[in-house]
Amino acid sequence: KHGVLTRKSHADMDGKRTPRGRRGWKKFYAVLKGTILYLQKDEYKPDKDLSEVDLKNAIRIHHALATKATDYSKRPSVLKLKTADWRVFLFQAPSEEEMMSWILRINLV
Ligand code: I3P
Repeated sequence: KHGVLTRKSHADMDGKRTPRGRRGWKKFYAVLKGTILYLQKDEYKPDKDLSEVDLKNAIRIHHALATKATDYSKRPSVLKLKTADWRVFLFQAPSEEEMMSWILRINLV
């Protein structure tokens, strides 16, 4: 699955709140491949090698949990992703349908 997702980092690897200055929203082209969610700046190109930044932004979603971010109301169609290493991200999808589709696909991994 792939599509546009806008990411906000809410908690870091230690489970602590992501500090100010790193809590902004950032738009990515997201590709879910196997157990990895790749977040790339540009549109997905199958033949292009992943850059160092792309690899750094990639998220292992094995044992991660995606839910609708019911406690976040500033933007619509936002899902919350909790990873196995205690990070928490918010992802805004382009529509409620897309958000539901991402939640289902992520939780199937
Ligand atoms: C953050 C940025 C986010 C905002 C966040 C700020 O600043 O303005 O958009 O989240 O508020 O800290 P920075 O880019 O300097 O990290 P919202 O869009 O959800 O308000 P927060 O600290 O209350 O999460």
